[in-house]
Amino acid sequence: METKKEFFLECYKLGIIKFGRFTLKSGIESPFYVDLRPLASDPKILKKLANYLLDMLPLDNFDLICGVPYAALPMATAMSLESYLPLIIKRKEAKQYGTKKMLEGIFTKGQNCLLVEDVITSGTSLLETIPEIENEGISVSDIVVVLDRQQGGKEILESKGFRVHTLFTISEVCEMLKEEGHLTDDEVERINDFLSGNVVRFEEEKRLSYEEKLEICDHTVAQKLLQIALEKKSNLIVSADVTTTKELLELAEKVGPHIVALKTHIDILLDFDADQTILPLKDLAQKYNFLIMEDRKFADIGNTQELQFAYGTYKISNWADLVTAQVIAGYESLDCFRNVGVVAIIGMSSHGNLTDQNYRDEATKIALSHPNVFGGVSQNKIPNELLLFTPGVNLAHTGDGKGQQYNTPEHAFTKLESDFIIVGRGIYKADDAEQSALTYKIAGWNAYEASL
Ligand code: 5BU
Repeated sequence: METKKEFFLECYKLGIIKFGRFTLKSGIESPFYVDLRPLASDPKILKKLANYLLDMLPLDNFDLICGVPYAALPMATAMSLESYLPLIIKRKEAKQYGTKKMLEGIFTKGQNCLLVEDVITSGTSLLETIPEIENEGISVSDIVVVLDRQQGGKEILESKGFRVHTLFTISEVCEMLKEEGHLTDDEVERINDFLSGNVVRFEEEKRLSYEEKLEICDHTVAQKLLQIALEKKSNLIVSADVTTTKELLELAEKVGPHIVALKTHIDILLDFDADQTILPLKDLAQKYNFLIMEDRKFADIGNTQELQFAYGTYKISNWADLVTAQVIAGYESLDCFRNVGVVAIIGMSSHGNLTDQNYRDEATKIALSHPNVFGGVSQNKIPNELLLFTPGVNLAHTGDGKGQQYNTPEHAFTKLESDFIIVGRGIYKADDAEQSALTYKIAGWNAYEASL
């Protein structure tokens, strides 16, 4: 014979209880979350559940059975099929037309109805439901509940004269899960703390410092960027979206001392020339100790990207320390980026972009697993194993009228736990680009320190 515990563990496998940190409807933070609706999707479990519930009850007392909508409806139906107790259905809202009835089915005044509820917390929803049934001339004496969250509901109903039968309590469930190794002592303690009415404090996961990131990010380019960040006390990348070599080199000369990397869109230069553009830029990079990040956003099949990376006018593979790449073409499309670090485009900053949660999740999986990738561009948090680059940063504007959306360095470091901010027009369009770079450098560093 299966024990009640074995039955519970079967139910648990359907994902009916989750542990972690949840905000309840009331705004209270709870260390667990219960949703018994999945039980109805497993017919064998639902049938067993019905029998477990029926076994606890003085069935002769009841003429009818009714579930509190919606989660308990299938439970009450299954119990009716197993016991031949006639089912009635309670509406959530009265019908707008016709009979305006709250109860559907066949019943007569004076009958006693067994009420079925999936979870009881404070008891409020039962206290609202019972009068609606009683208004139809039906009496309620007993309530059967699958799980008691032990937050006072049972006691309130009992004090009003109802008999409350519960199959499981949350403490009993936690005990079983602890015995099976699904919960640690700490978690059980936190749950008990919560159940005794205390506000539970969740340990905030700390963002990682650059020193800590150095320990876990082993790509050589990631290591270099982190070392430069620590040496210069800077997390600033300037986006040099200028159209002539002269402007590019002048900007690099001005901002070079304050940045960890200079980001280029090399194909917007009107006068690109490997000797005139790249050689002096490389010299400045060496002189001021910054890396060169070509924001090429490769987005093609591996073979084409390989050609775009190493051939054509720009021969990016000859000079870039790191490049950006979409991951839309899949894992193998990134194999071609040898001797360079890849920053994957995970989420974009522009209004209406298509990088929704699902896309970002899939892109993150590729970024995490590909050895050439050490970071991601995103407007959301990404896993600690990757360095996060956040563009769309501007201290003076919230947008550019062309879809770009700006946030502050505080937002990037505190909310997104970003590692590097990327600033374009906020710096190269400023009257004094060097001064502006310094302002962003200090703002970025202060925001980083404040976020630790
Ligand atoms: P801005 O002038 O600070 O708006 O420039 C931002 C730079 O970052 C620009 O070169 C963009 O191409 C780049 N960028 C971005 O703004 N948003 C994104 O989501 C990505 C790149 Br990916």
